[in-house]
Amino acid sequence: MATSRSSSLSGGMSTPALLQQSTAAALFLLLLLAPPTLTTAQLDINFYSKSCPELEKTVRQEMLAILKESPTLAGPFLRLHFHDCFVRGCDASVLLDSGPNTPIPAATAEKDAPPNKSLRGFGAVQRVKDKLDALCPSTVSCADVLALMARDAVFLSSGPSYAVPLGRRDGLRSVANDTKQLPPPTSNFTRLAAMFAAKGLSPKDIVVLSGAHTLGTARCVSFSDRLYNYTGANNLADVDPELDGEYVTALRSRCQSLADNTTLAEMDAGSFETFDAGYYRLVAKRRGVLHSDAALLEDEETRAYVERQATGMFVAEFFRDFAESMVKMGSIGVLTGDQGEIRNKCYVVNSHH
Ligand code: HEM
Ligand SMILES: *[C@@H]1O[C@H](CO)[C@@H](O)[C@H](O)[C@H]1NC(C)=O
Ligand SMILES: *[C@@H]1O[C@H](CO)[C@@H](O)[C@H](O)[C@H]1NC(C)=O
Ligand SMILES: *[C@@H]1O[C@H](CO)[C@@H](O)[C@H](O)[C@H]1NC(C)=O
Ligand SMILES: *[C@@H]1O[C@H](CO)[C@@H](O)[C@H](O)[C@H]1NC(C)=O
Ligand SMILES: CC(=O)N[C@H]1CO[C@H](CO)[C@@H](O)[C@@H]1O
Repeated sequence: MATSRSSSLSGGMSTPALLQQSTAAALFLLLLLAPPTLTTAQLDINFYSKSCPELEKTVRQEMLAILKESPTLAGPFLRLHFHDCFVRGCDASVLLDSGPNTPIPAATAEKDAPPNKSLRGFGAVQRVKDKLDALCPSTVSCADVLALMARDAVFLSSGPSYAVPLGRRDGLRSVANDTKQLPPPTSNFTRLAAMFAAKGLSPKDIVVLSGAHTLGTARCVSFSDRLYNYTGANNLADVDPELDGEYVTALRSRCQSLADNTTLAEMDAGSFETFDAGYYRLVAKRRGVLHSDAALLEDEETRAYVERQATGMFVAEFFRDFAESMVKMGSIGVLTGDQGEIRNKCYVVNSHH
């Protein structure tokens, strides 16, 4: 479900404390005046302007410090937000630990499902959340913290900045099986299109958001089938025909066996810590690392976008498109109003549930 559910204002008592009375009154007036379609809960870039005015400045300061200590975390923060939004909506469910504190019948959280085994950066998210809670206690959701950290990760890696609509609330559940909604790296274009469409995202969003692979690394295991075992024959001739032959050799020297799940490969080789359009140049040369990257050449529209960006002449356009698609992705299935909660610790739901 791509749309947010409408939030009920009927329970005035349960309106979150962070909603100033004036804001609530203004919202009520808006609901009276607005056509019915606008009564669905909306995110708002000014959501915390009264309740936590220093929010964005604080996140930026922390992110500067975190990335100075660990420059390779930019990619992981961006990926965390993607995994959050594709599974149960952007509700910070990706941050919850498995175990007795996860109030679900199945005790295994998203975090411990196979696609998440290589997620990183959880400690840093809590570090930022703690900083914010010292400033404005129990006010800012973990889901919003993640959205802002992803934006700052991009910006501080020389990518675009953009206003992040805020007001997400944190979910109460995390279920490992739900990660099946994430597209696997072996996906062809048909599969990507279907899985993104299920989240309200278009083929253009797919090709634009895949540009996130300008940052970060992939473990060999995420693509070594393309090098050794593409059809299951498991021999040196069994390579992905969509992968450039010379690049097969280069990647094989890095990933020497099918079982290697620890060695990392840069996805935008040579500039994996810089947000730029270099990813598209590689994809256009059939040097995308994942099969899902190569799959962008299977469709006419996404192929045209890759080829246009591969020229390096339209980076500003990519940056604008990326900002737009991130805002779209960031609004998938959000909880707002009095849904969910404002978590205190991002890895565990509050105890009163
Ligand atoms: C189009 C479908 C996508 C697929 C199939 C996919 C798959 C993957 C896989 C398999 C990895 C490597 C994981 C590992 O082995 O460590 C990865 C890394 C990454 N993905 Fe995606 N991804 C997709 C879309 C996205 C989107 C939409 C974003 C964000 C907007 C994103 C951001 C990232 C980043 C930043 C990394 C690097 C993480 C790191 O350095 O640890 N991906 N992706
Ligand atoms: C697990 O996820 C798949 C794919 O989303 C779904 O079809 C299936 O019903 C889920 N299984 C359970 C037990 O929830
Ligand atoms: C794409 O992948 C799907 C699901 O993995 C598969 O059923 C389909 O045959 C593939 N399509 C093409 C054109 O290879
Ligand atoms: C090779 O691929 C086949 C088909 O996908 C798979 O069943 C098999 O386990 C793979 N072999 C190895 C050694 O990973
Ligand atoms: C990597 O593979 C080894 C051996 O199969 C396994 O014990 C380990 O859990 C795997 N690690 C990851 C991160 O998947
Ligand atoms: C099963 C598994 O490997 N789970 C991991 C998921 O990711 C978190 C954070 O990196 C790890 O702590 C888990 O061990």
